[in-house]
Amino acid sequence: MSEIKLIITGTPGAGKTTAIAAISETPPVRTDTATTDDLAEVKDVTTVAMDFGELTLDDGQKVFLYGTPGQQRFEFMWKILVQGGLGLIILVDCSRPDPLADLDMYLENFADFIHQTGVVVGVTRRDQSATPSLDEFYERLEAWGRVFPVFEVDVRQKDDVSLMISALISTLEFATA
Ligand SMILES: Nc1nc2c(ncn2[C@@H]2O[C@H](COP(=O)(O)OP(=O)(O)OP(=O)(O)O)[C@@H](O)[C@H]2O)c(=O)[nH]1
Ligand SMILES: [Mg+2]
Repeated sequence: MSEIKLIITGTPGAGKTTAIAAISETPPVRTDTATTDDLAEVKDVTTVAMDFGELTLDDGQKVFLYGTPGQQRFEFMWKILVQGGLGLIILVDCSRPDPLADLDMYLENFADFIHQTGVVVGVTRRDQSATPSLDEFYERLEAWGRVFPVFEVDVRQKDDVSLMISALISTLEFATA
């Protein structure tokens, strides 16, 4: 049985921890602690090291999901967590002031990893903001140089998270080999 490792990243509050909790078959591992800085105004807890969860696809393939901390000051963890990873999910919180700039920031920071792998973009908190449009996300990806699938997801809904993960896996070369 094959096993694959996927990484979920995105801004604080985009829903990485929530997505992994929604889909993991085993109790997710969390490293959330109380927020202490500006983030405390919008969030009580934040991930400081990683999230971990696992699931089994219909074909028996095991998927290990690693969530990064969102805060840039934990950037050193991003580099550790991508090792051995085969795909990246970037969650973008539409309720933030400039979601397209957030997307750019993660594309740039994970560029080395992205060059070797597949990506999907999950657009979250659509109930709080209907903008940017999906077209705007695709335009931004085009400008960056590579276009990846973009999904609107409610990370609290297992089916939404599942669809996004399936889409990512189907884009990975080995999955079709
Ligand atoms: N209203 C609304 N709330 C959402 C939605 N998706 C997630 N949330 C909430 O937003 C919060 C997301 O928090 P986390 O899952 O901790 O976010 P995170 O990306 O892990 O954040 P950090 O660990 O701080 O980087 C949770 O309280 C979710 O219930 C959504 O689509 N709409
Ligand atoms: Mg988190």
